[in-house]
Amino acid sequence: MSLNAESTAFRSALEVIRAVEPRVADAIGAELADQRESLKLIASENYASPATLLAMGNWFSDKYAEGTIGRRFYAGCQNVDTVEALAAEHAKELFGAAHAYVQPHSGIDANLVAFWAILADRVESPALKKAQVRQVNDLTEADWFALRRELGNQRMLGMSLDAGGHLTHGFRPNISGKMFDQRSYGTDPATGLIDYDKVAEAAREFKPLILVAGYSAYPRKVNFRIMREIADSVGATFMVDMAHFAGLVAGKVFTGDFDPVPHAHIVTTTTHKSLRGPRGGMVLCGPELADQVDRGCPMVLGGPLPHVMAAKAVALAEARRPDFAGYAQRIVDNAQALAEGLLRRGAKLVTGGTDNHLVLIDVSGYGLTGRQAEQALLDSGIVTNRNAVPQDPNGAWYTSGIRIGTPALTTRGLGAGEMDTTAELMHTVLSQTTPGANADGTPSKAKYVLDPALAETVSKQASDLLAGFPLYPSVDLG
Ligand code: DSN
Repeated sequence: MSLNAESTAFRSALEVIRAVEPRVADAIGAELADQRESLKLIASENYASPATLLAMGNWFSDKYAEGTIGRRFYAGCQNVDTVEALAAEHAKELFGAAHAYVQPHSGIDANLVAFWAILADRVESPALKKAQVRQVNDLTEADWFALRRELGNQRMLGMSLDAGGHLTHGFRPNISGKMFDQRSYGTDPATGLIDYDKVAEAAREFKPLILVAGYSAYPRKVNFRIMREIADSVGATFMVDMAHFAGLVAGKVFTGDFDPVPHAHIVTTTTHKSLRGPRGGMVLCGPELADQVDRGCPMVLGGPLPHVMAAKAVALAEARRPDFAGYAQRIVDNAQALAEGLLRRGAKLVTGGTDNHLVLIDVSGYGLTGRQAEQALLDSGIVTNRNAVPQDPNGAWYTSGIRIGTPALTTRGLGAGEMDTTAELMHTVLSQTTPGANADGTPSKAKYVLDPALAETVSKQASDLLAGFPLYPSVDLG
């Protein structure tokens, strides 16, 4: 039997790896098998194409390339220049951005680059000008300490964690919470939606240097035109972290007021979520911030990963193809079908539905914590993650929510009918799970009781559902 190119490529790669450390080859094969078998509803995950995956396994991994295209601190970067320029060009065309910086290794890194660029533009550059020097190294000791105090005391207004904001938007477990004085805007307790008047009020009171929009667990669209007006009204820089919904922007599902690129001063993203590229980050901005953004490495980033930039170029080229828009629309259609299926069966959803790729189930409606629900679903072959809901009484560890998303299952080809079946499976598990107790009889927020036979039946149903939608059908590892 003659094998197709993708099967040959992955089989050969595993054979070469197996000759050195067979356990790594086995783990790679096992990961594909696990991903093929699981009903993956993690809102931030996806399945990159074989071309994207293969672009990462090569000699670019060996190359140091600190600096920017054509201005490197190492010799011999001509081929890295080629792939970095391709990735940046595709990103600019795809998103309609003036400048794209594709070196960040992750979303956190992309945000750090953006924060530094804003601080440098708004604080460092004026301070250097005032001191009449060109660079930080030329400052006197006293001016340097004065500058450090200024840089260390800046204000950021972002979405609160329990309303769906992200740790990197000024929260203490992340460096952003130590670099910035942070204040949060939440959501309206009655509707679960962002109340723009409240954001404007907080901005007027707090006078942030940076207004951040973007989320990892808010199931609705954000009006970036209004957010920009708020930022402008207080002289703030408007930053959008579109990591979760970049694929919906790329696929032109989010346009006009809901496309962040024309409205924000600076936009950050990951490349591996709804955008379906390799794990990594990216920054988009206008010409004003471009020079500062390009200083990302070595300012806050380690050496760029040229093999990942090559894969970003491949994935961004894929996202520019006409069929990506259909994929992006199906992500949202599927999320809405999933939400409707859950609502019809009695589930409680934050905001009562979704406009994007994710759904947040308030599992207190089933008498469970997020931790209990997450584990019970996992026992039943359904992979999700627990997440806080607004004003969550169970905090960020146990939580009261389960976040689910459709980018991965949509890539696999599942549609509205399968989303309804998925809703049925989830509802069956959640409604049949009860909270467990600790050894001393007190209620536990982690333990739960679920009939193993039911979990097995649901696992089998999930696997039957997936059987009709093979993952990487072109890849046969033998
Ligand atoms: N960890 C990502 C998510 O799951 O949303 C965000 O960083």
